[in-house]
Amino acid sequence: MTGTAEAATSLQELVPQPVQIQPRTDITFTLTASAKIQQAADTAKQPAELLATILRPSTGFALPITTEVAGNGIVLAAGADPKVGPEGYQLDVTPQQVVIRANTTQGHFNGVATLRQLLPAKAEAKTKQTGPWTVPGASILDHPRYQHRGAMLDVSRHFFTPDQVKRYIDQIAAFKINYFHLHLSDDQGWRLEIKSWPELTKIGGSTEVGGRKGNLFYTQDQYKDLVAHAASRGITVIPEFDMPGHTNAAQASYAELNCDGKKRPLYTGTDVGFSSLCISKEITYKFIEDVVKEVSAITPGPYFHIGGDEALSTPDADYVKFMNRVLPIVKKYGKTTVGWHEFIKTTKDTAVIPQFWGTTRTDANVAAAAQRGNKVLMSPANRIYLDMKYNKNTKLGLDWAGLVEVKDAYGWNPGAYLSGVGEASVRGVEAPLWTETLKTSADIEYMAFPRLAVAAELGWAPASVHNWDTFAPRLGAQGPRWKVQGINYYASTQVPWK
Ligand code: TNX
Repeated sequence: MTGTAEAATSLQELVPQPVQIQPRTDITFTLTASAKIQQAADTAKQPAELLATILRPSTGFALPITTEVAGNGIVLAAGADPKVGPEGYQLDVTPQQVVIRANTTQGHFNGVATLRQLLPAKAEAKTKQTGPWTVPGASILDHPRYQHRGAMLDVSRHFFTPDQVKRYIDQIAAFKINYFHLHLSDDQGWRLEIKSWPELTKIGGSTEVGGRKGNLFYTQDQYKDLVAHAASRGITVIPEFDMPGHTNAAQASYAELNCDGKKRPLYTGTDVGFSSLCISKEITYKFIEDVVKEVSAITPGPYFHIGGDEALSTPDADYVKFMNRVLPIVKKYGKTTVGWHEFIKTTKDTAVIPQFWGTTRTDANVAAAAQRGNKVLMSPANRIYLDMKYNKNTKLGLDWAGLVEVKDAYGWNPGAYLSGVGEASVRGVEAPLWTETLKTSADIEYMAFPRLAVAAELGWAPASVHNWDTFAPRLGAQGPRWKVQGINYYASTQVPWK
């Protein structure tokens, strides 16, 4: 009975909000011990496996994956209405089956994410729970507002182990995030093995903010495993190597990357803007080409993020010169450049992606790029930087862009925010998490939740449902799900937690 009562409301508790929900009060579906995950579309293999990974431990059911469609279970099928597009899905609840239809793997992942939220919160538990595993009757048709819903993690200021990164990837996947941006280098650390430049990790990956020592980097095999893990959750990894500033770790590793030919000392503080690669030396571009080449070869996704922010120690003319050399290198290795928005002043290439991180609502260079046809990724720091403190009492985080309570994070329209950058010029929304003050998974979770779910809502839900009063209870309904998973979320008093 309580299971049914709980399920009856889960249709109103989805984050992000789907495009269309038609409730069917005459029907409920209950997953039984003999249920099967019925994979009727080739594109649904990984989504079927993900669903099994989530539901087997909590239900204690065997949930075999079959290709036959018969009997109680979850059906993942092809043949969705073309209007769901490349990422959408339809979900129909019948008494014996929940049928998810999609035309792509991505669509199936997104349908699976919705189904998880329609089940009771305890479906997310890692240990066996008692049912019933009921889903309310409904027909849902859904597709995203934007093609890019992203999250970024800075593993440079503080290093996080592969398991910690996977934990965060699993958490963001539940909200239909489809890009995970890994900030892999900065002044304090170089975090990915580059075989042709081994000192980058040997020296540059040996410490972090605060001075802890260790092998604080990923081998290429570990990175490949992270990329594969993200893919198994429907997420594409975007690697970032920040340049020409934020490069002290590289400059500490190799003397030749400095104009004066002298290695820099390792840096474990939190200042920005003091480092720069040597723009006039040819070896700088050999170094960059080697990095782009090795990283591109182990990154199946189409994007490479070149940073480009806060190059305060690089004269403007040098910055332009530098980008004119680097952007063709990224292209040469088959990737599309993403960069913090400063870099867009150096190119008229409309295929590259400026990521806006400012705190103003006007930026002439970004507006001009949008005018030319570039699509802008929106990460305004005073809205969606997950490392900003919620209020003045928040112990973790920074406040340079302001205090960002949950309602502030929600209270902006990505498609009508930057002047000259309208809905059609927005590629999507990314929520970056910088880690100068964050050391543990609990720290990550406290800053990311609930605001990561806010970013997901802004990136996916139709603009027409944007309303704090209806969003806040849906967000509050995530509380029990996060509790079951042990996610250390910030229980903002603005949200009516369930
Ligand atoms: C600005 S945002 C930075 C980062 C810091 C962050 C802290 C951006 C592109 N650069 O280097 O970590 O602020 O909030």
